[in-house]
Amino acid sequence: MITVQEYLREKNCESDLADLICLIAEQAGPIRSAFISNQRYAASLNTSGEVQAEMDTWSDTHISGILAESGLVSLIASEEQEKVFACRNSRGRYSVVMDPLDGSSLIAVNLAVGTIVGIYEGCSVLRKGNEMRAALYLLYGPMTTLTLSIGSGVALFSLADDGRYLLMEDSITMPEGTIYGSGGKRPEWTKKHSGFIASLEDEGAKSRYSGSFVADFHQILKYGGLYAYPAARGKPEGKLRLVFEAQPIGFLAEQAGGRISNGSCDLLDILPEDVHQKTPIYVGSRGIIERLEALPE
Ligand code: FBP
Repeated sequence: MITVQEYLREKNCESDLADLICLIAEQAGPIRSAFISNQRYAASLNTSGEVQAEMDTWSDTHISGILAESGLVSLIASEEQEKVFACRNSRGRYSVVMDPLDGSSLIAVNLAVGTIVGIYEGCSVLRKGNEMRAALYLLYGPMTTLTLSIGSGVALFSLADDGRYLLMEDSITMPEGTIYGSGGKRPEWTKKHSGFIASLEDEGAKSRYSGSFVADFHQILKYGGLYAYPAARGKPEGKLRLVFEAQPIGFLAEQAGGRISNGSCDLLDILPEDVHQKTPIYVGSRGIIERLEALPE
C-alpha cells in the first residue's frame, strides 16, 4: 500500500503542492482529538448567520494558523471567517478555500463530519471551480480518510495508526447509482425539485441523508446517486456555499466522472462574486444530473 507522498511523487505533483496537501491531511489527528472537548456551540455567528459550533472555530483557527506559517499559501478563505486572510510575507504559490468543519451539527451526536479544501494556483480565491489545482476532503468517520484529486482522477487514502495515509483506491469512478439525499424542508421545495425527487423515488431510489454534505457526498462517490441542497420557495440561493463547499466537492465529482449543477448549469463554470455566496447544489451521477438539467424550470 503506497503512501500519499509516494502517490503524489508518482503523479509528478509539484513538491510544494504535495507538501501543502500533506500538511493539510496531517491536521486530521489534532482535529479528531479536539472533538471531545469542543462539543458545544460557540456564542458567535458565521458570515452566513449560522451559529458556529466550537469545532467550527477550533478547526478554522487551527488550520488557518498552520497554513499561514507554512510559507506555501498566500490567501486563505474560510467559511468561518468573514474576510479573506492574506498570509504575511508569504510568497506562497497557492490560495486555499476551506470549510474547516462541515456538518458541525452532527458532532454532538457523533456522526461523520469532515473538512473540505480547494487549492488554486496564484493569489486569488474568486475563481471558477474548473480552475482549481487540487481539491480534497478529510472524513472523520469510523476511519479517517483523505479523498483527493490533483486534476488526474480521484484517489482515496486511509489514515493508519502510524500516521501514514495509505492508498485504498485510485482512479475512482462514480457509478450511475440509486441513492439520493435532499436537504431543505419538503413543503418549501420548488415544483421542479419535488417532481425530480419523486421521479427518483418512483424508480426505487433509497433516501440517504445524514446532515453532513461531505459524508453524504462520500456515499454518492462510492455508490452513485444524488446529493441535493436545493433552492427553496423564497430562497433561490439555497443554503450551501459555492466557494467553500460546492466547488471543491464539484471538482472531485467531475474528476470521478460525475457532475455538479445548480439545477440548470455546471457549478464549476460559475465565477463567484463573493466568497460567501450561496448556491443550490445538485451533485452526483452524470446521468442523473443531465436528466435534471434537461427538465424545464
Ligand atoms: P456546515 O456544517 O459547514 O455549515 O455545512 C452545512 C451543512 O451542515 C451540510 O454539511 C449539510 O448537508 C447541511 O448543512 C445540513 O443542512 P440541514 O440541517 O438544513 O439539513
